[in-house]
Amino acid sequence: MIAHSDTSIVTIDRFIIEQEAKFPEATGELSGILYDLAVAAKMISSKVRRAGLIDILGAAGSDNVQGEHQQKLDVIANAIITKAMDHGGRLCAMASEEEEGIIAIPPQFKCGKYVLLFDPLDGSSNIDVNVPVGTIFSVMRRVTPGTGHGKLKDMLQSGVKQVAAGYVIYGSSTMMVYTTGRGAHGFTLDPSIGEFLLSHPDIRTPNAGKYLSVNDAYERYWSEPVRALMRRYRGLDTQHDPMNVRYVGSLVADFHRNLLGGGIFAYPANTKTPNGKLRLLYEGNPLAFICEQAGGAAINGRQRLMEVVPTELHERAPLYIGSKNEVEMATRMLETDR
Ligand code: AHM
Ligand code: MG
Repeated sequence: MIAHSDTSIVTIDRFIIEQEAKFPEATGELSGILYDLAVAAKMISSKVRRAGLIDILGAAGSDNVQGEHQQKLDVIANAIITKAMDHGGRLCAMASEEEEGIIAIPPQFKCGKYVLLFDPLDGSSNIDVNVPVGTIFSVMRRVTPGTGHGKLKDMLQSGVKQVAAGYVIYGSSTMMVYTTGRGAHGFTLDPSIGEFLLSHPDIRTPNAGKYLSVNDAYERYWSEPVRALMRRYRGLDTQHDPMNVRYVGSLVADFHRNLLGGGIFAYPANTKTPNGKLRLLYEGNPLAFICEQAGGAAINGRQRLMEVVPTELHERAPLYIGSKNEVEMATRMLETDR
């Protein structure tokens, strides 16, 4: 007899539905958001896969051979997510690293009880050299009363208030990793059928790190405790084994490798950029949520990152994220930096 169904293949849709079924009080709205994000991720992935062809088909900002105006991929990714998410009736507002203010839900659509914050295509400058890029997202429940449009207050919540977060990496394969607070789960896109399939259930990050990811070019702008910490990670204190240094310069790629292999990614404060470079709401918090769910940790050098109360939409925060032992080391060694 031919077996027609292979129950070991779990699509992202099935996984989301099965997770939701565990919670009788769930309304399905959050599931709908995740489902729509997975669709947007597939659309962005297909654009990213064609990125190298832009030179042939027409450079960004120019008209291509069909006379269509070419846009930069980060602009395209921003539009894809906005359009995929604005009409489901589940969100009351969005915010993107690419846009200055809140993205309102168009008046013809219903507003819901969640807000979505996202970085549509992080590390997009890497596209020209064929290096992986990523999308990062964070979902929170609105705090303002009513059913109308969301406000800034709904966005300016600390990371512990996230109800879901995740990222998509457009690497040698496309993967989506997300959490709703019950573990971090990874799905790999099978391009032949256009489905994300469960490939990394319940990701656990090693407690001890193998990789150090930091841009050493800023060393002269770091404080002395940060320099000492990095020397310690690199074994230059001669009492510890060195970690391997790996820095792609594309946050999602660096984070993803370290999540699976163990290690720490650091973007410390420096005298030129006192809050580092990375954005708390679009980059730091969502990755911190994933990392903690996988057994890791994330701090800003002073406190748990997800407890920082934001005051601005595009606020930056120093970031130390990864394996527990390495983040604990940072907490200890940066004590004198406060
Ligand atoms: P972007 O949001 O402008 O794309 O910049 C974010 C990127 C991250 O992906 C990466 O970790 C970081 O910038 C690298 O910065 P630097 O070149 O200063 O090391
Ligand atoms: Mg970014």
